Amino acid sequence: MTGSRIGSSRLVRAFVGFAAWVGLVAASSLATAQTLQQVVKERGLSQQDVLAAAKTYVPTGERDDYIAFSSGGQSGMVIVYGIPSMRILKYIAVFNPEPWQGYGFEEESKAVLAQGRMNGRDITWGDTHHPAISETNGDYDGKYLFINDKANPRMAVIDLHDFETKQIVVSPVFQSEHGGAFVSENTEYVIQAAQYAAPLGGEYSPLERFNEDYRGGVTYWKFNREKGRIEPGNSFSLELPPYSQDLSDFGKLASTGWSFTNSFCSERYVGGIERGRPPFEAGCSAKDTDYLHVINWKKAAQVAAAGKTKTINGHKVIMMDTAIAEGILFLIPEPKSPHGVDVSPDGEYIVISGKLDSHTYVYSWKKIKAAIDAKNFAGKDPYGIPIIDLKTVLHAQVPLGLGPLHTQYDSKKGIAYTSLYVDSMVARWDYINGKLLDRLPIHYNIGHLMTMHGDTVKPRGDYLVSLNKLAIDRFQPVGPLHPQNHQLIDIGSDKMQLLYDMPLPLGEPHYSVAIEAGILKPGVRYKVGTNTRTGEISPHKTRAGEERIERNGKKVTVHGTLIRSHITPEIIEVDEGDEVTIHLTNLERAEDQTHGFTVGKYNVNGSWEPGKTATVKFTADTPGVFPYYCTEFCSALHLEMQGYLLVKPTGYKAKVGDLMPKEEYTKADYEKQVKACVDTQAVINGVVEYITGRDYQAHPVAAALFEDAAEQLGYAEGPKKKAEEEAAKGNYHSATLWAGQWWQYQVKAADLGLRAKTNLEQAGAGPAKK
Ligand code: K7E
Ligand code: CUA
Repeated sequence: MTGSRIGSSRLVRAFVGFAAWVGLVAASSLATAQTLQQVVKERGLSQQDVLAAAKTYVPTGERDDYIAFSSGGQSGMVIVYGIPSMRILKYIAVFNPEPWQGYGFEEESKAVLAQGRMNGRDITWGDTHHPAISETNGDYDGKYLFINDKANPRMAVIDLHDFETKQIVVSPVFQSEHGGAFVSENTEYVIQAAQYAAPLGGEYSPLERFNEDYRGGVTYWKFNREKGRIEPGNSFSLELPPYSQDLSDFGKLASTGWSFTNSFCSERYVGGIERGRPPFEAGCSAKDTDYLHVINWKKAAQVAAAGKTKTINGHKVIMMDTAIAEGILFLIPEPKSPHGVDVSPDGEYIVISGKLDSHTYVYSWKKIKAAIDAKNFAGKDPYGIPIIDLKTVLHAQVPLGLGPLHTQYDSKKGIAYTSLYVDSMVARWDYINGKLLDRLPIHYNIGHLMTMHGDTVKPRGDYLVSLNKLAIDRFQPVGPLHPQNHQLIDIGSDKMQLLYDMPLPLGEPHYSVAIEAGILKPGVRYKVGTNTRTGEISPHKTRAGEERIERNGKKVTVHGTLIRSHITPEIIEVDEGDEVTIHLTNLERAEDQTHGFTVGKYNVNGSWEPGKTATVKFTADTPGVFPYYCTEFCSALHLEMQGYLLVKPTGYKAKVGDLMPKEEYTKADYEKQVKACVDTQAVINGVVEYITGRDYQAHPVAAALFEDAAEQLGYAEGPKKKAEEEAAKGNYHSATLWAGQWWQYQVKAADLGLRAKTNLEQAGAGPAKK
């Protein structure tokens, strides 16, 4: 099913619903029918508002058609939300520690953040700009997400199986970066272009040697799809002139094998207002044009593989002279201070807008290729790179409005959308025939814009999101720092319609990408014992019954488990100064049964999704009593999911005996508890009979719940046996407590079983197959 079909079927449903309401209103004066009218009147809504609401409303329990991944700007994160509801679904921590996900608190995730260290320094934030979804044959495949860090030139890999950051790679050559992440048609490479020129590799050189020593460049990170990781050793860069390389895009279909990177400040101007020089902004926009870099990356990869490179910080760099000699690097003038460079879905056209030029330029790939093949060049730049004559490759120059920036494509051939920063508008236009079709005001100062699969070979149309730089008066004021404003626009009909304003209170998003929700196939649980950051089974995987505390000198190692509603072990006793390592495994199989773990005052915290094993470490340098607990409200007895870390002061002498409960419970208490267990078991048996009497295997959700219930019930066996043994010895106090634990497992099993039963009832499940 295509996205537009999903989208339009939802619209059809919405309209049918709306028409039914209107029909009711017309047909009678039913109290319920009046309500819609009343609400519309009371709230002062226009018909247009009601239509917008109907187009964006996703009824409770239903899901969105598309999932958007937005950069989180200076938050260092990625924001995930649904379209058309614009409901936020997740923040993915990438370059920054984030306690809710345990990221940067658990040792396994600290190791990921540590990959992003620079010059021996922890960098605990990032300026994320451009997310890219992995592609197969030029369309999103929903497997991986890449995102760049502009401030600290790095690239991160997020696995969309669990929406977790798995890898961070540091640029070995650049001092800053902007034109990434963009992927090739089959995700062979992820591109990352430098921004502000500096000596490659990070050496010092005075600004007086800007033209000689300062350089830009573009890196092609090799992605290994099987491993789901970038391979720095197989990656390479291209040395480029100090032209402030900006955004990039890969060619596709017609232009496959090529990539495009534009630039600003090809003037190579160096400011220094305090030294009496005109500022950067004046000198960097003096010329009418800058340069588009056209790179034959397939050939560049061969050149790099052949070793025709210089090694800088252990990284292969194709120097400009080699690139020129090998015929893999060309320049074309482009409109002044451009920002986006966006290749059309068929790869035939390249659209570039200059922020300071009111025309958007459409380049013809055929013409570019012909000029390259015929060596039809207008000259060379100061570094000897051939310059293609703009006139010979320009397809159209279209005046769209002021401050054009980025372009995205529609499902309809030849239709594109370009953001107009200065005009605060979205322009819809025909790039093949060079015609402006429609303009829609937005609020305010649009940067990037995004259509569904809008940078792939197969854009889906349906919706456009305008990523605005300013919100100003759109929302209730929350202090001088305003939220961002993402505006949803319907592009499904001839006239664009603004549907919804979404405040985004996290960083300043730059680019976003949106994928059909159905393509994503995230998991709901891990194999028990998984180190989620490597995907491998942890050597510290711990099953029920294997929990232990071991001491080796000053090192105390705990192997523990988490399951509703207890942490095993429940008491950890160490000596002042001990180095404590706690490996925990969440034994749950049930969907959404995450547990947290924290030890107060020790900055220890983590998040354990079903099946995950992760580790926290600390030095017990403060003696005292430190309660630990689960931070997720995971069951009715969540508050009781607790324990104690006891840190004995050096030289402490015991004052009291051991931890023996008072004898309180009697034979009568025990029998009462056992009766509760027997009654509960009868309820469970009824539920089991209902479920197994139906074809529950045909209902995956019910089947998973039932399986989980059976597992929980299995855990009841141990305490039941202990209760009976204690009772046989006449230890009714202990027997009552164990019977209580037996009952806890039954209650959890019953809870899950009843959910499975309800699920089957709602699905109208038929009788079991014989
Ligand atoms: Cu803000 Cu693509 Cu970094 Cu444009 S970028 S607006
Ligand atoms: Cu586990 Cu609360």
